[in-house]
Amino acid sequence: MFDILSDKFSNAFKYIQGKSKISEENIEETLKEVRTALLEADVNFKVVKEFVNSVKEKALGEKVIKGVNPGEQFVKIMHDELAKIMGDANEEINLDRPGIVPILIVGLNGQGKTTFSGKLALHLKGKKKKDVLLVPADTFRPAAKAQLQTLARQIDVDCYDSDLSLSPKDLVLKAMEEAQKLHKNVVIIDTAGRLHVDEELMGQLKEVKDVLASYKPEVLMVADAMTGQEAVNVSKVFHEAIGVTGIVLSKMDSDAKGGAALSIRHVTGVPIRYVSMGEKMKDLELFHPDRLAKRILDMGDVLSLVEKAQENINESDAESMMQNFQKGKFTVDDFLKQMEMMNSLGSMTSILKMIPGMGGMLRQLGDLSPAENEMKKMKVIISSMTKEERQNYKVIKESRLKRIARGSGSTEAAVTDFLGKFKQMEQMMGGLSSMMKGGGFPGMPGMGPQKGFRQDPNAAQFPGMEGKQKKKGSKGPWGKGYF
Ligand SMILES: Nc1nc2c(ncn2[C@@H]2O[C@H](COP(=O)(O)OP(=O)(O)OP(=O)(O)O)[C@@H](O)[C@H]2O)c(=O)[nH]1
Ligand SMILES: [Mg+2]
Repeated sequence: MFDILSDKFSNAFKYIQGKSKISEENIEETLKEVRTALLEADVNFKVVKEFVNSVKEKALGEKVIKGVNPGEQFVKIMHDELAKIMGDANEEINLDRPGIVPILIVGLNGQGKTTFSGKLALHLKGKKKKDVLLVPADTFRPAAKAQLQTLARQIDVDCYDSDLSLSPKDLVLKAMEEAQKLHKNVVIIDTAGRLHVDEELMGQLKEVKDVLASYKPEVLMVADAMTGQEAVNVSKVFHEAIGVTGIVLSKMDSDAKGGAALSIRHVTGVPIRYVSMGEKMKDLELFHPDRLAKRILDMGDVLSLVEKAQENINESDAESMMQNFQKGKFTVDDFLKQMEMMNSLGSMTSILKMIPGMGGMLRQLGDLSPAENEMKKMKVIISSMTKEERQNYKVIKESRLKRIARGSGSTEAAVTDFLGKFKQMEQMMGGLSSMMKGGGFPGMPGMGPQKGFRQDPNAAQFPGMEGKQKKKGSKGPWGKGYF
């Protein structure tokens, strides 16, 4: 979502690249461009003014550090200031206190409250090991209850059977009694939305918050990032009327310009706690200002990538793949698992963006969806292969080829094409594996066998490295293949 801003920033930095020193004159152009970029991204004008002044002051006051060029120094200042306006470190709501913690989810109509309630429940259940009760408290729109119930079933979390004829305040009190009985740790209350800020709704929410006072409720306001400055203004009104303890930015996967993310904390004084990034239940991220600043400045976000991998990649799958890899074996099943692991981390674009310096390159590459479609087609072909074929594709001859093509709704040529690509991958994997095992590059000392790796005499080598192979022409994993 910060693509345009990232582009404009990197253009702005061009003016100081190659300069030996930052001076009032040579940062003038850069600051002007930074200012325009922020305003165009719909960042609050007061925030822009303060931001630019602060960057200027820091940049001019900065001592020249040996070995660091002014361009790099300027990016570092931009990073620190961006992180600062978004609110320093991530502060997740504190749930490690005795008693039940009620979390009231508030916001205007259609902002993503119900979706977020489900996402938060899943996050707290999984990551924080909390026992959660979801409570539908939208008494205006009966369908809202069914929507939350469906989500609750999907993520396997209890949902309270609210009596919608009660007032929200009474309904919530009853739900808390139920939560006590069930020994729940957290109660997530999904409230009604309205088209505009209206007094009746504010009064009702205030009442609900007040009856929960003894539990010290958290109040999370969900604001649609796509609405830009409107999200900022509405959050301010909500905070003044009922007191909000955190903001959730929803629909950050959309092409919102980013203005809300960059201004909301500064304008309201309320920290952004979570970012909602899609319609699926697992599309939730903690808000980390410093990481977001890095993404905006195209410095990558390796930490988030590693965390995503830890959360989503099944360890035993990764382990069995590694074992195969060390044996110099790479099967179609391994390949499928690899694709699934990639998918579980998000779209190709979103993964690549987290790698430092890839943002700019991605923008040059343009749309990656053809590559993603290609992966989808491969998956369909693999799903038509038998277990035996996935373990050893070389058994695939004419009749099997026909069957796979029919089963996957593709052509024989497409299946042959896939097998050809797979063979290339197998060769690459085999080569890598033998290098790890100590084959090493010929003539390179110090790259001999490593401790802990089993030496396999039949290990595959890179083509042209036969000298290391036990017997010339012996069957490596890609030995005399089918093709
Ligand atoms: N792309 C995207 N869509 C979202 C996100 N969060 C919610 N939505 C979609 O936005 C629409 C509204 O979401 P809800 O969760 O029903 O919003 P709500 O605030 O509960 O709406 P009301 O209860 O009617 O006030 C749904 O179609 C959701 O699928 C998000 O992070 N990204
Ligand atoms: Mg709702």
